[in-house]
Amino acid sequence: MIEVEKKFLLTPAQEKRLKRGAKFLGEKVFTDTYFDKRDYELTKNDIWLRMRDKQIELKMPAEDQKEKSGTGCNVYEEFSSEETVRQMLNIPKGGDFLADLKKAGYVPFAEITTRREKYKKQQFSVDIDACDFGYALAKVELLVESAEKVKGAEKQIAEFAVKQDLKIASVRGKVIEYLFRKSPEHYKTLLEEGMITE
Ligand code: V4E
Repeated sequence: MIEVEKKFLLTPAQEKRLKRGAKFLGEKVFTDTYFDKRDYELTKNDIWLRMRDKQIELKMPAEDQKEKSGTGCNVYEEFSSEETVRQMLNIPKGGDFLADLKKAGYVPFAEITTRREKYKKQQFSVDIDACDFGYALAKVELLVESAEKVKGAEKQIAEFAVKQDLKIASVRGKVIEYLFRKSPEHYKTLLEEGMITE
């Protein structure tokens, strides 16, 4: 499945309106530790390797979706099997996965704990996240089976946002905001590489 999502910053009034009529699915708290090499080899290429609690996850732009879409939606594919991640990053099996990561030169660069409220509104999944470093944002998401369906999903999200009175703007994701606040050198590298724009 391909995840099509758009992030929004919410005013209290927008949050109230977004939650109105939405089905509350639950709340969870999780901690992400993000890894990269010291030269930022992964993140410079928009590849995000993280341990979410005890689960390894690799997030990268979906094939054929590497160009930024006109509506500012992000389209990523996610892999969460240790074996697949090992294959994709060429990490040989020596022993414990974390030890092998370290041996291959991957070091943690951010640790973020998030409290997430999950909602379903119409066909959209809505996450409202509050992070431990004082950043909060909402994500509206649709899952599609194939690349041909991405454009339609982006259009649906954009129309939903207009109806919900959400502001369509470029919003920094949690990790980018974390780097902006705490790791200016890493942030600057991603900016210079054209991976992020201001
Ligand atoms: C894809 C990405 C990053 C990895 C984190 O992804 P994100 O969707 O922000 O995190 P989260 O915790 O909500 O994931 P989920 O629980 O849905 O799996 S970090 C940066 N990016 C890409 C990115 C970018 N290129 N530019 C900007 C401004 N933001 C994010």
